[in-house]
Amino acid sequence: MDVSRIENFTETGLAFPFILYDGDEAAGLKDRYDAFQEQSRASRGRETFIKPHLLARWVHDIAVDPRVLNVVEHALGPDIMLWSSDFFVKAAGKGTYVTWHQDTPFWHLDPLDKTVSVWVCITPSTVESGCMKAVPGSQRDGDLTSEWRSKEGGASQEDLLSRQQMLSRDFSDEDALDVELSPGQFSIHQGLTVHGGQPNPADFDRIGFVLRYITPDTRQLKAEDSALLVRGEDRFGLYLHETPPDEDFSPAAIQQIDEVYARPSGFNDMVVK
Ligand SMILES: O=C(O)CCC(=O)C(=O)O
Repeated sequence: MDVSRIENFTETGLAFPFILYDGDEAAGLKDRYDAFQEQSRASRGRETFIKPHLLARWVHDIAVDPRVLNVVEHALGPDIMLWSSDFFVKAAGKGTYVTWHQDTPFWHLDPLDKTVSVWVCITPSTVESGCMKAVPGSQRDGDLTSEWRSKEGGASQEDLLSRQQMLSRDFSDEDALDVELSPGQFSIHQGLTVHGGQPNPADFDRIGFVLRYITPDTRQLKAEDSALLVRGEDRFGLYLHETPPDEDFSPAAIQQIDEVYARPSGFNDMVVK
């Protein structure tokens, strides 16, 4: 399966690599991330992992960049909302990993296949630093959940996911592609594409910025939710509309995100590290 072309996405459920930034812009991403977390500690008293695009302009700019949205439009069509986003950190030498899973069964979204995740690389993501691995074509098998396992119920404490999705089929590294990316590059996978990843034995934290896009007719079944319209129109009115940050960590931006964290797409302001 040729995953280098977004035109094959219906078949592959996975495509990479695409270039968002190169040169100085790509090389500067890690410094911007560090400055973001420093400002977050100063303004909010803690680091921020969920929906950082609602707090800083440069993060929001990634979410609406045409180089990203043109790829997403191939998968979702012309009307696109950003439902959530997260900085996904696999800390150096900590032994944490990600078990095989599909994204949308975690999120109470219906249908499960009109969501995509775009994974933007901030620090080098290679086999040596525990890059994401994904199984092309696995999205065509639908929801593979056989059971959920909580941390209290035996899921590994080293798994970076909040709970474990037990799958009705076994997957191994041989089934998967290594989604190796350099800073400034990105991949896209469908909400049902099986993916995971090994620990990061490198001497630096492997950091990605992951954007979760949906179509406006995708329902949230759990509770009232909000999202940011990033392209086209919302003709369904299923979500409260969020607004981009006016300035980095402004009082209005912080107030909005505190409200958003109580909703399903806010994941209770959780730490993804
Ligand atoms: O960052 C990773 O290695 C895994 C990310 C992931 O599971 C996701 O974005 O859904």
